[in-house]
Amino acid sequence: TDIETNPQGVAEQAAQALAERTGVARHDVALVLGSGWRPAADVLGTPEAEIALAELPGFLAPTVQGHGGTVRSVDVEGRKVLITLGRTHLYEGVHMNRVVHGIRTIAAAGVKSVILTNAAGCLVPEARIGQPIVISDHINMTARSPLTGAQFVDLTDLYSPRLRALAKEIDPSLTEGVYVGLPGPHFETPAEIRMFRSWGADLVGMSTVLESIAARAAGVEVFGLSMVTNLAAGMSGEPLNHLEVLEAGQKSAVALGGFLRDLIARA
Ligand code: 6GU
Repeated sequence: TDIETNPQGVAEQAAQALAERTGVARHDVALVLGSGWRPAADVLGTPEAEIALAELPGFLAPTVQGHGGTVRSVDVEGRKVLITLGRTHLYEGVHMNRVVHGIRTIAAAGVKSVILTNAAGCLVPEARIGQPIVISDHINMTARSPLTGAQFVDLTDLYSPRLRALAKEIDPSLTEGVYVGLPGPHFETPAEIRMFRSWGADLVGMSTVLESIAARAAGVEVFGLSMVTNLAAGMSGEPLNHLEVLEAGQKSAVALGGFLRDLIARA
């Protein structure tokens, strides 16, 4: 079965392999950890199984530094959780179906809710580095869709109002923002950032939007959480670099692990 012609078939194969390798027939929740979020995975508990993504049908070995490449099965307060460390991005030059294969796989594994995390640049000058911001909505600037054919999917309330309310209950200090998803791999220009700000955007990044759309199409509820790793271009007077993005993530990822545990337990 080929992922370009039969993505659903390959996702079902991957889900079956996951069930066999983890010994868990159905998982409840999935957590996709973005750049620098790895420390949060360790806070969530010792994996009952950890599998290299490259060993599952349809997945590729990761190419970018800091992007893990494994999937863990973890029991979080009685809930069976799949934690993916490392995702495939559009800028790797791969087929769209590869970018959302993880989402299609978790959907086929029975998952009802997915938590998508990422490292993002921030358009809010007052934001602090390491701050978590709950995604309230997105602007898809990749000019792409993971869907093909007559799938006229409604994206209203794509980022679950139920899970956002729960997040706010767990941590009332959390703020929300609109995430702009770009193809990358370059960062934006200061002029682009000023334009996105005028559009009502708060965060910029290179992931999440296509996965959210694929999750909605598959009937999986979405929660999005960005970690601010830097101010966007033209806002701090300093150049942007990927290592800085990763380092900023490590520190607050540990602290955010506790929040994710509570959210998963009650999701
Ligand atoms: Cl400033 N832009 C994009 N596209 N992605 C980012 C980022 C900026 N900072 C972290 N990830």
